[in-house]
Amino acid sequence: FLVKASTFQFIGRALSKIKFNAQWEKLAKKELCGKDPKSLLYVSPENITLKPVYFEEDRKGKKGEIPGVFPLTRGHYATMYTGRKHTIRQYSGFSTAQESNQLYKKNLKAGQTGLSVAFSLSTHRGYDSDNPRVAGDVGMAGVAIDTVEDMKILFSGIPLDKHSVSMTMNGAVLPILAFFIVAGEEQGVRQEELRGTIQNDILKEYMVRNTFIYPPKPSMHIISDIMAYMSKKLPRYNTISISGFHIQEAGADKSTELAITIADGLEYIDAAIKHGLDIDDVAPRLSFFFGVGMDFYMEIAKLRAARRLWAKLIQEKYHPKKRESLMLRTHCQTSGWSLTEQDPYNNIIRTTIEAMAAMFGQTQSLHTDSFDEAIGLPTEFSSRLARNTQVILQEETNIPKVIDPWGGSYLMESLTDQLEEKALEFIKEIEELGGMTKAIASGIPKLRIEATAARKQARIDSGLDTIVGVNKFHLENEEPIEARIIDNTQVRLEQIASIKKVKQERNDKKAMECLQAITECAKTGEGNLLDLSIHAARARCTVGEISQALEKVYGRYQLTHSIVQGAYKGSFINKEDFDNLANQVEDFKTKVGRRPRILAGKLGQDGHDRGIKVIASGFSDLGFDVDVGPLFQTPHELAKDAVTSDVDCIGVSSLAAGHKTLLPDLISELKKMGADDIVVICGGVIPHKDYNYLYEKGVHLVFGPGTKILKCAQRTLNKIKEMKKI
Ligand code: 2CP
Repeated sequence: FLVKASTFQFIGRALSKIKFNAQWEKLAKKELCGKDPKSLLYVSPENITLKPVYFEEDRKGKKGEIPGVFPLTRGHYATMYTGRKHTIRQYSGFSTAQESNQLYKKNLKAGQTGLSVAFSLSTHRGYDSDNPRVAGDVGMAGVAIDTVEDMKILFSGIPLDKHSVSMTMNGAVLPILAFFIVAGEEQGVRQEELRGTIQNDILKEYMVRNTFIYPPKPSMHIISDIMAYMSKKLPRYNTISISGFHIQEAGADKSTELAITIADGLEYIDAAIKHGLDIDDVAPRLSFFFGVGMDFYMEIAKLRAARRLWAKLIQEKYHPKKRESLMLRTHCQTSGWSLTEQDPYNNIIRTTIEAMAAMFGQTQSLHTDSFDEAIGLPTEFSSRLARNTQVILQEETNIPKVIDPWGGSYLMESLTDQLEEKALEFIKEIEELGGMTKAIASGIPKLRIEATAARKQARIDSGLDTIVGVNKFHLENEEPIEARIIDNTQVRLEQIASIKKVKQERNDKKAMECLQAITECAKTGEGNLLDLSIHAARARCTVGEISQALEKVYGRYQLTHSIVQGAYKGSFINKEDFDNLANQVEDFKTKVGRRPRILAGKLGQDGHDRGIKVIASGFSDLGFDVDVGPLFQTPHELAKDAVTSDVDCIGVSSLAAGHKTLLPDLISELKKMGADDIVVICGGVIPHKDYNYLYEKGVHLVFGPGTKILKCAQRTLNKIKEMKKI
């Protein structure tokens, strides 16, 4: 049911229930020359029907609510952001700690009010920069931090008692938090003075973001140790940023994003309580993180419903004494997925609209995307525009002068109620499965997200949902735009030199003792892992060493993939083009004796797998034989798997800027194995100016974001036939 049901099966049922105000319906019918006003309805991906007009009866007699009063729908403070401003917190960081430090100082001078660190994928996955597995990743999509010395440089001249710092870290959370605490200490800042947030939301990593290191059970133990330590020693630091953002980016609709995020939050509380903590030690320092996309009303309603749902569920389940335990405080980020490579200046408009929705929804803190993020890493220019989007909304529009300005709107209140109801249904399903950790093990949430992503792609490919510049008003000629270039090899060399220096200067015996203590604690559960990691950070142990000390006991987690089938095909409106290509695939099978076989792969530490999963679902529905390889492969490993499985084509998705290093390495590995007849295609965030470079290195086809799956599949099939001389 979850994977095979098509969007259209639901629509008929939904429409028959809709009722209008009789007086309005009569007038509308006249204006529409007799056509049924139900033709104006829109059924959203959440299966919520947006009506052309709302009336008092849509609220079903419910009373208005007050900001600061339970269930906090309109905001958890009485005054919200009328007397103060929300935090402008731009997620950034790249290359080395020195370069990122310069960037942070500039940003703070130019109107940014909170810091948010993007770490290198190598750091996320607990590898030092000198590890050959991460050759293509170091410093690319974030700053590489190997030791406490790097962390000190990152915040040099930025007093950590004055600035709140958010750090997006999940896998290598222990060494990174420990480095931060020690960097503060060596600046003269006491632990209790540190303010900020660590993402530390491991549950969603197993469903979508994939920067986990260890399996779920020990990861939950790590989180509980962090909450236990921080509730005592860092009372102003938020211990988790429970993230719906990535769930939305991976393709979930808003009610699914809401439900999974809240269910994750409940699971963390249960883990902390099992660990001996009290609800009021933990809940006030949990924070949230939502994505805000282009469905304007729905996004505002989602933030309102989130506050209400959380307050009600916490009250009902845990009866806290502190009011703060009921407050869902959230950061928001405009949708990265909604950014298009085509006609990219349109992204400035998209981000502005999304930022407005986040502010109307009363976000505490906000990141606005740069318009060029679908092309490459943001430049200084695009980052300035992104930041100023918020500055202008705060300073010039009067929008923040009113709390929850949509409160009381029949439409908004009705949408809030419906989203709350839908999310609650899924939360109950998750509870029936035994909670989020068990639900994740069942694979249901992940499949649900992937099915929605495939359906959404079909809605776009068949023109039901519009993306300007992509499936409507497409430009004939696109002007290329500049993207930031990072010399990955240089960054890596600098990091290797600095690791070497730290290791030469430290007391090795002391460092090894600290690492041994971590391994022992992981084995026995005695002691606190964050406390021990802080000792190791002071002794100048590296990210890789601390991660390895835990890996010895916990192992490294391997994700198994499944492909959603039928969701793409089932949501495709005009089947003619689809069937035509499916017939060509059948024809191939008749001639060759087997279906065209594709291995969809991810190279390096880039764990974003929405693209590869949607492609896998679409190709598979078309009749291709598709395998999705494991995440985080080296070029050698992917080439070997391709040869062993005797595939016709390897499809690589690259979203973290490693393509110029990793794809040429893949081609040369295939050559070494005598398999250069395998077609290599790639897609993702790849700047146009890199296309020729990749073609010269032997890549056969490069697809930009927004390419229809049918077009991509057609060209791939043609290329395979050309190579096979069919
Ligand atoms: C705020 N405060 C108030 C009021 N409003 N006090 C009285 N009356 C009010 N009306 C107080 C708060 O209690 C708080 O004090 C202080 O003012 C500032 O709080 P805030 O408004 O809550 O803002 P904040 O400090 O910026 O915190 C916001 C969040 C925090 C959401 C709680 O968790 C946060 O900053 N998260 C950011 C997460 C992030 O950057 N993630 C990056 C994702 P106290 O401090 O004393 O309580 S990027 C991810 C990428 C894309 C990836 O993952 O791949």
